[in-house]
Parts: sequence; structure tokens; C-alpha cells
Amino acid sequence: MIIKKFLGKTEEEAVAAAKKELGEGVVVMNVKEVKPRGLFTAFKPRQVEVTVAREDDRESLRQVKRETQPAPAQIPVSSMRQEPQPEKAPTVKDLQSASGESLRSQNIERKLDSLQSLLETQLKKDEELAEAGSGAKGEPERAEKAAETPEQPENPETDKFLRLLYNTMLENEVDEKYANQIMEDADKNKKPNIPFDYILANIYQKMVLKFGKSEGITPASKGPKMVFFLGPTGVGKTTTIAKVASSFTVEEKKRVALLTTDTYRIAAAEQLRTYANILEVPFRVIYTEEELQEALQNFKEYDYIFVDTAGHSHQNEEQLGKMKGFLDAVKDQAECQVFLVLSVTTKYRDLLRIAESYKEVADYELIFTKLDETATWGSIMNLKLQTDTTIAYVTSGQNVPSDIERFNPQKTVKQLLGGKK
Ligand SMILES: Nc1nc2c(ncn2[C@@H]2O[C@H](COP(=O)(O)OP(=O)(O)OP(=O)(O)O)[C@@H](O)[C@H]2O)c(=O)[nH]1
Ligand SMILES: [Mg+2]
Repeated sequence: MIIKKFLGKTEEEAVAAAKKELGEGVVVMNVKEVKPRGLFTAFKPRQVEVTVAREDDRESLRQVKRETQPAPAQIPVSSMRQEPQPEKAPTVKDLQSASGESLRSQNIERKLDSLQSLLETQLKKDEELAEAGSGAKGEPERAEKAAETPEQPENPETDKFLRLLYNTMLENEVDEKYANQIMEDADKNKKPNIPFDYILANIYQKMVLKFGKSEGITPASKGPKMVFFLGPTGVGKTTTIAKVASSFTVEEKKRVALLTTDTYRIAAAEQLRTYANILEVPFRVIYTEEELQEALQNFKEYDYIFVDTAGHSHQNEEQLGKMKGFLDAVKDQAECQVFLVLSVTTKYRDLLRIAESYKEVADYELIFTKLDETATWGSIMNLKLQTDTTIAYVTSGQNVPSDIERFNPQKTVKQLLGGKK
């Protein structure tokens, strides 16, 4: 797929420029107003930037090929990457007519933006039906209706739309295995002439559901909650603790203490000590399990005790063992929560290995950092589906405390399907 940005005084002008360069088959992915830069900006006109996508010629070729073949019952997902058949060479005209008017005018991002209200309306309707006592009957009735519907010819535009979503997911590095599963699912529910909005809403809804919910850091029912942050070197554990500690002390007025078991680097302890000084909360460096138990006693009136740990390779079994020792030393004396901090910039295969190794240490939830450093968030979805672990927070910048938020599946799924970040 080719993705490119074009500027114009209006959206139409920018789209016309895109079509001139890339042909009629472009799909608008995003439209945004760009503020003028530099001196005397008040006198400069605003511009509109459109991001457009176009399947590359190989892809278009396959599409034309498929559309000229007798209509199959469904597009098998495995055929999305099928090599073109040699017998029929399409002309430029064929390629242009293959990208139909309705798809061309689709704006996936706008659709994704209005999706929320569409889903809410659907949900409300379902609830009303359930309340009226007809909820239970609804499904079979709908199924019967669908069964009565006579076979209609396939709509190639729908296939094209699905393919665009599929390619967007792959470009966002969603594992092919999961992208295929999602598409197979969508393919099963495909009906002739079904509007794109419904297809998109269906895929979106299913993907969001796969992520599940997280409560984030929750208060202990009794005594302080001990919260451990584990993970490889340099992923942002200490910075994340500073962000979380700041929001709990400043915004929620909770009593927070900070501990670090990172005694490998002097600078590491100093980094957290600095944050503790700024926030005016107590801080301790912990060398042994006994010291950790002692700190728990010292801060038993507190709401939260955040524990920073040394970053190390997941292959370092000795250090993983030491970490487990610390956790085991307090797990019967305090309510604990463990977070594995991972950077979304790490290669997916490595993320999997890291996630696997830390399973030996504790049951954990995930925090993904550095979302600002990459546009491809597929690993978040892959890891979730592969390990079935809750994702609690994401961070997207170095600013303390602002660059952290509770994980928002809707936002992530929108991005994976081609919406804005
Ligand atoms: N771009 C970006 N940088 C981040 C983010 N979170 C942390 N960082 C930066 O990543 C670097 C490492 O952060 P630390 O918090 O020291 O990481 P750590 O996991 O504690 O590192 P070790 O203690 O050495 O294992 C710092 O420069 C942080 O400012 C983020 O969300 N985005
Ligand atoms: Mg650190």
C-alpha cells in the first residue's frame, strides 16, 4: 500500500492533487487542518492536509483479477496475498474502474470517529429490547430473517474495504495470524450490500472486546497496596513510577512511599530519590528482603508503596530469582500488584520471550511505554492475544506526570484500523 500526504486550500483541492499523482483509486485515510508556521502566521491562510492510501499496483492487479473471476462465495483470507494469475493482464482503465466510487469516498478515520456513537445507539437499542422482554427472541428472529434472504451477488467493494483494513493492520504490525482471525470472522458475518459502517463497527467491536478491561492500580482493602514495577533495562520503569506516584499524591492526595531495590547503579537510586524529594514523599533503598519487610512495617499507614526494581535481561535467571524473593517476602503481609513494564519499540519476538520469563516471577499486568516513539502498535494486540495478560497503562512521552494514561482499547483499536493516534 502507498500512503502519502497532500496539502491544499480545501479538502477537495488536496484530494484532487492526490488523485492527480496517485490515480483515481486513492482512499482518504485522514483529513486535518494545518496551522501555518513561521513569522506572520496570522496573515497566512490555513491549509488542509489529507493522508491518502492506495493499494500498490500488485495489489490492484490481484484485485482486478479476482473481480473478473466468477464470484466466489466468500473471499478466503488466505487468498488476500495470492499471487496474480498469469492469463489476464489488466489495463490502466481496468485498474481505475476496479476502485469503485463508494470506496474511494470512504474516510476510515471519520468512520472510526463516529463509530462510538453508532455502537452506543446499537447498545441502547439492545438494552431497550431486553427490557421490553423481547431481547431473548431477537436473535432467533434475526437469524430466521437472514436465512430467508435470497442469495445476492457479492459486492467487490466490501472485499476491497476488508482488504484495506487487513493491510492497515499488517502495516501496524498486527501479527498475520491475528489479522487473519479477525478477517475470517468478518468474512463469516459478511452479507451482500452491508454498509461499510457495519462491517467496521463489527470488526472494531470484536477487537475491543479481545482486550478486556483493566482497573489499573487499585487501593488495598486493608493496609498499604504494594506495587512492584518490573521489566528490562531502560524501558521506563522509574519514570513510570514517578508519573503514577505524582498523580496519586498530587491529584488524589494519597499517602505514597517510594522504594527501590535497584542497587546495581548509584544513579538509579538517585533518579527515584529526586522524584521523591520533589513530591515530598519518603524514599528508601532496599538491599535485602528483611529491609523490604521493615519498610512495609514503617509505611503501614500509607496508601501505596511503589517499588522500583533493577532492569535486567530476562535471560538473567539469578536476578529474576532475586526479584521473586522480594515479592515472596511480602506477599503474605500486604496486598500486592505487579506490573511488567515493556517498551512498544521492542521487537515482538523479544517481547514474547520477556513476557514468558517474567511469568516465572509473578502474575502481572502490563504497562506499555514509548508509544510516542513508534507508529506501529500491533505488538500491543499481539502480546495481549498471545499471553492473555491485562494491559493497565500506556505511556507516551518523557514528561512527568502527564505522559501516562490508563490503557484505552478503543483508542488502540482505532489506531490499528487506520484511525488517528
Ligand atoms: N519517548 C519516551 N521515553 C520514555 C518514556 N518513558 C520513559 N522514557 C525515557 O526512557 C529513558 C529510560 O527511562 P527510565 O525510567 O530510566 O527506565 P528504567 O526502566 O527505569 O531503566 P533502568 O532502571 O535502567 O532499567 C529515559 O530517558 C526516560 O525519559 C515514554 O513513554 N516515551
Ligand atoms: Mg530505573
